[in-house]
Amino acid sequence: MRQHRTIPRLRLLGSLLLVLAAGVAGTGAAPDGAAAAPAVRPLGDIVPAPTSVRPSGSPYTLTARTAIRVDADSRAARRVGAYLASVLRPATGYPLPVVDDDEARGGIRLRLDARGRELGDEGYRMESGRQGVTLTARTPAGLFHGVQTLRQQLPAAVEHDTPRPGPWTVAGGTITDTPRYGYRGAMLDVSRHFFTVGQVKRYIDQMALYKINTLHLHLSDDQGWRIAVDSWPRLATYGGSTQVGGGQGGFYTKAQYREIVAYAASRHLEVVPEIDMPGHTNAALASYAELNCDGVAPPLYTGTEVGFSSLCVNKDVTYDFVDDVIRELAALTPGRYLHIGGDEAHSTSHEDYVAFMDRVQPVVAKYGKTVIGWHQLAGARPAPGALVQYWGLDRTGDAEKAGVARAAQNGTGLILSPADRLYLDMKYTKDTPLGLSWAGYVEVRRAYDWDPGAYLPGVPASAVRGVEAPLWTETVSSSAHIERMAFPRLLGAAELGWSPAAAHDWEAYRQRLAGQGPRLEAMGVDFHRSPQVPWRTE
Ligand code: TNX
Repeated sequence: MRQHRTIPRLRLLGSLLLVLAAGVAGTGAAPDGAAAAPAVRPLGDIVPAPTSVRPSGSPYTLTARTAIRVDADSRAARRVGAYLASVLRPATGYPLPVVDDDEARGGIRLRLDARGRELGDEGYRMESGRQGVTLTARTPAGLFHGVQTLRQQLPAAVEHDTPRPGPWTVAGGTITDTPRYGYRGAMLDVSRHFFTVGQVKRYIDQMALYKINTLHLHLSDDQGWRIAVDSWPRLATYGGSTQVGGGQGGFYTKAQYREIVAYAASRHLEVVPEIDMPGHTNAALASYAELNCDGVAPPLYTGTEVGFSSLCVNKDVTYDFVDDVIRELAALTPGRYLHIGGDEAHSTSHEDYVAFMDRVQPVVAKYGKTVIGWHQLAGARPAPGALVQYWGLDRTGDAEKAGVARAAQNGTGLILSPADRLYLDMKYTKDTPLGLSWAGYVEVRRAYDWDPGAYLPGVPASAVRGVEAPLWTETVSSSAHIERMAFPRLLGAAELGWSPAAAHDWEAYRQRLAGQGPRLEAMGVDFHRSPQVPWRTE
């Protein structure tokens, strides 16, 4: 109910504030030619759209004396405070010390309050007025998401890494905000092309700004095995030694992988590692001859075909291999999930596929993790608690969709990644230089304009755990490439995952998205300037 009341009000007040701000900018130009007073971004003019926005009172302007105040006894709040300071210091040039709550007044206050039940596990409240801004949450993750809101309410220039003039003003009022879904993911395929720890961290930071909380890493495929496994060392050293196009590839040592996981955790993202099985396994089959039914290792593969490889489902050594890999990967994974792939196993018979999944899923459980599989797993016997990731499209056959719906009715959770909506490797238009087009062209509106809660017929709304935007990298080989394909579509996925269904509105979304253009620019992100969006300048 609250959503129905507050969202239209947000829009109304938003436009009102825009008009007012334009008025201020217009009259603010002094006759001697001094710069016009810059507009204050209307409260709630952010992505993803907040649940409830109530503009009121006066704005708050940061100064060189602003402190970030945290509860004296909370290390978690202090960590979020330190992160906020690190985000704001470069452009503001202010010291922004992180201090105990009682050592200062006003300024930015971060409060952890276990009683705020309505804020849930990830929600927050932001109250801003003349004296300062207070963020309240039940959990550090909630505070962290609140920090992203505060950051987006500030002028885009705050994203620069060198001092800018300001002023740094936040509109007055209250935002109360909780996510629609607990799973809001982005996937990066580090197999088709390898990406360094630094490149992955850069993408993590970009995700965090839009409240994405899950990084799914596609760690193995035909073209490369990217994670060190001590019991099967050639997987990484040989299986990881190339990539699409024949480049040198690479892999993460366990220490490097832990570094990614820890960095993601510092941004309140959970990492979901994927080892794709039984298909998409040429890199493993090339590394160990005994994994092949005929005992002969194929050569490494650097092309982009899919569906030609399979683990040998009837050999015992296959399950020794799977047990070792899952054991070592689970030990590197503080997160709940382990993704076992299971897509496009075109070289495995259905019977073998089902038998394989029946043996492999209990191994995941044995090492304390919950299975995620691509939605082909719905056609086998998903383990209790398992999630399946739907990657079909409008033209996917009714029988396949019905199979997924049946699994959902029987308790299997769903993550939605429809390829003709959320695949970030699809071209925007026929003129997009990078990307593929097998699922069609996916412009910004198409990526955003659908409802995950009502997407697949026959699926109970409660089965939908969230959304994920995968980026396959057959044609993507640098951070600039990642950013060209992910931005701005990733923001649509973030909003579908976070914002209430009642806030879903393409017109309103494209206006707010337009305001992210200058922010992405300030961050050095070269995004797709879709003609569907009235990009702003600041
Ligand atoms: C399908 S989606 C695949 C990937 C490809 C991708 C390219 C899925 C589970 N499998 O192997 O990289 O299409 O868009």
